[in-house]
Amino acid sequence: MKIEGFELRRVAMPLVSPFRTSFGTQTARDILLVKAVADAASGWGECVTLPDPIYSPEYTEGAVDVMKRFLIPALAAAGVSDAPSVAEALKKFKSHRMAKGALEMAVLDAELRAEGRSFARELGSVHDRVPCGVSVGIMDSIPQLLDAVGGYLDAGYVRIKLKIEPGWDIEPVRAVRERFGDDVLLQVDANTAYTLGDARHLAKLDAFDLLLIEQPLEEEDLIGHADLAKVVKTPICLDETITSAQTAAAAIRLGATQVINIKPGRVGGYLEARRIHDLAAAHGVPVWCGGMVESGIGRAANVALASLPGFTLPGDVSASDRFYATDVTPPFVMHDGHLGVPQGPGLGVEPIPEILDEITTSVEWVPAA
Ligand code: SMG
Ligand code: MG
Repeated sequence: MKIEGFELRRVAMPLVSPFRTSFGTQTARDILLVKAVADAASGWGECVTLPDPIYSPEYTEGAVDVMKRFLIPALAAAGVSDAPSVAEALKKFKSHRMAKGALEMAVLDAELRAEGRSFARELGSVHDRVPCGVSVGIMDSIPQLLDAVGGYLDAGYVRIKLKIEPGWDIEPVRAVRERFGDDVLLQVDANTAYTLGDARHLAKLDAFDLLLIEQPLEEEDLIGHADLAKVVKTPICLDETITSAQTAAAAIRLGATQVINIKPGRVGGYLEARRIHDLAAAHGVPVWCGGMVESGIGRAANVALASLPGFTLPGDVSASDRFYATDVTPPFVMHDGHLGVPQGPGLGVEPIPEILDEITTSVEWVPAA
């Protein structure tokens, strides 16, 4: 396969309702889609950066810049023609994993489409559908939260994740437990909002039988998470900290994480995501697939990844309408709390041309030959 170049396309997608986390509120997604154009086929990638470096050090304008200035020229210079060589060719550039992961995803999609194989088959899928969890943002009031959670449970979501921050933690969790009962699979995500000094406060969450507490402390604080795990009985699950199979191995070894949230963009792509899945499985550590409010492009690949055998907990893998009234692909629709795993070549889905045109805010062609 000869790669001719990459189309970098920005699309604007309004959210159906504001999504508030401990680091900010989003009302729309400005998504960078990457199309790898090769002689054999074209493939799509989605870059999961946010506009600001507030979830990770990466941000969308930075991703565009590093792709144009360094990553795509390096792929061209190395004559990269398949997905496994992408990470190798880009290794000399530090970090920028979301940008690298988007390029690798686009090349992988092109390669698989050319060969008629699906992401699911390529990654090692063992299920034809995956259970859906939903991530519920911080709200202005508890009644508002209970309405939102009730709506998601009625829709069929099998697991609820509540975003928390200091001042919005114990009481919202207590209220959800009281209203919806002990059988609801429930977990929380702090997006680094606490310090080790909050250990006793966080231990109060132990009373609510949560599946896990996600990323309570700063991303670099491995030792802090290991210490916290000795005070808090609820399993700790790292998200932001886990940027590679290497950091996953360190976190497991130190006792800093008992469960892992795997987000392909955060770790540099789907191939590294699979390595983390394999590593975790070898250590008996359960994993689940995280989400970055993806369009149908990223969602398709996440659903495929979530169907690997080690993904034993429901992920932040929701239906398109959790975030978007109109998705760029045919929408992912939940049936009985599950999404079907796409089985067609590559991602198994493609952008709908008219919708893509309508939501595109810019397109740039970057030759790779
Ligand atoms: O895609 O369902 C989704 C969002 C899941 O809560 C979610 N992601 O830290 O896990 C996380 C957050 C990051 C969101 S940044 C937009
Ligand atoms: Mg998280």
